Amino acid sequence: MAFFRSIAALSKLRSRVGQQSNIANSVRLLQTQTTSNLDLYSELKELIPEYQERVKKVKKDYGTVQLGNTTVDMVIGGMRGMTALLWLGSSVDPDEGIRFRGMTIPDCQKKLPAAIPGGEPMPEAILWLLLTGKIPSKQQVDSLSQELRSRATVPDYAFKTIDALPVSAHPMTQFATGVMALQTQSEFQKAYESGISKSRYWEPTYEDCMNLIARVPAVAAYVYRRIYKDGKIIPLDDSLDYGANYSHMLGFDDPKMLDFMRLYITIHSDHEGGNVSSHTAHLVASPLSDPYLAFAAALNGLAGPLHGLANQVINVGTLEVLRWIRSIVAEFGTPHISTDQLKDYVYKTLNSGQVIPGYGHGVLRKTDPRYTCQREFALKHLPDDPLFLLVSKLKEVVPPILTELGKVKNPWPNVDAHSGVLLNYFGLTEENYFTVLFGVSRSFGIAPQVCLAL
Ligand code: CMX
Repeated sequence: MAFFRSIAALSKLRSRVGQQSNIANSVRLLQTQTTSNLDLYSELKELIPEYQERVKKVKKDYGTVQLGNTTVDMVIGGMRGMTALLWLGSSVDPDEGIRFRGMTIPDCQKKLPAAIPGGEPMPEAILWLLLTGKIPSKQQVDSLSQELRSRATVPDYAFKTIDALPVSAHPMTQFATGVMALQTQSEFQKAYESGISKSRYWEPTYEDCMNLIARVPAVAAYVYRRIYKDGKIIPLDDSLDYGANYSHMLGFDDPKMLDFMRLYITIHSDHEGGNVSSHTAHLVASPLSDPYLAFAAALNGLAGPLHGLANQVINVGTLEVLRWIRSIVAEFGTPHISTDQLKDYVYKTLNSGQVIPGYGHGVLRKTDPRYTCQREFALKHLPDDPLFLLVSKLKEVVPPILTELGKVKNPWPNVDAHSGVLLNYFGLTEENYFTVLFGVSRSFGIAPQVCLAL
């Protein structure tokens, strides 16, 4: 897995390398200001020309500045630790985790509009933030919600293309196939063929991103209902926002699940550019492949067992975490086990040559804030759920044991240690589908890269 650093993350180096942070500040769109245009397109029409000029200036002023040394370890390790990419949407700090346009997850929870009082940030709000660097108002977010609904119609042939696959095909295969079928509607491809000027590439790219983001929940929900619910499809509800609608189309209408889906999409939307799916989209878009092609490629990367899929590999991912937790319950016949019993099980897993799923990270060196916000959600909404209590107990038991091993760089829980148990609580128990949820979320993080990187 590649874990290289982005220029967006350079401000952390301020004390060490002043000039590098100047570069980061120069290319970044103004962060976390409030914003005035009601629609996102108008907002971007103001921002993007200014941004394009700024990138040109950075190239001119800093083009020859070195960004670090490349070591053999970095190259063999999949560009790990290298500053090698301009990535605007987010940055991952080893100590504090993800920041979206400079905002931590708690910042986002505090400042981005929610669908319900005291609820989680709406995915529409993170999309606005990722694309503009500005905090939208509730009115802007509602308007974006409406816009996405109006773009959400999926052509029937996309469903028929999925239907051509055996129902036993992996959910990610069915999802990526549906996305490729949507590609026939690319506005960028049409505009390019008609000779659009380079400075306006972002406009049809933006159209494609918005259509893609609007349509993927229906495609993803179709895959779920086709495989697990006898093909009984639930249509989009015109009264619901993006995250709630996806949950509704999957068949889950518990208001808490609707809010969890909003949180899930928000926190999985982006994780800097070094992970396989984000980097793949960026790379595939670079020769002007349209956003559908770039996103489908990203999904194929996400479907790798060491990234999002994680179902054929014993060690990695949300899915495996849930399986491992279920195996603990199966071993003792109950989730209510003692700390000593849990310690024994953790040692048993390690002694059998496996890693502890949901713990450790390639970049992070502290507890993943995506874990923390899901834990807080669980404490608020399902404090007595037996599997949540088991997850909580693991957080006490696992880190000292991993630290004892002496080689684990990060003994703390990551995002995957929690999401499976929450989804399971709300009835989404089909683990093979989890990566599709991740894929829907990742369509958000890809938008700023392909719109702004041109
Ligand atoms: N349990 C046991 N051993 C672990 C471990 C864990 N959770 N995490 C790391 N180690 C071991 C590694 O296997 C490695 O051992 P060897 O030297 O014998 O090969 C050693 O500690 C050093 O590894 P590291 O530098 O700390 O971690 P890496 O960057 O190599 O790997 C990761 C990172 C996530 C693959 C690893 O921590 C792991 O396998 N964790 C469990 C799986 C998991 O939760 N994956 C989801 C990641 C979520 C995300 O990427 O966002």
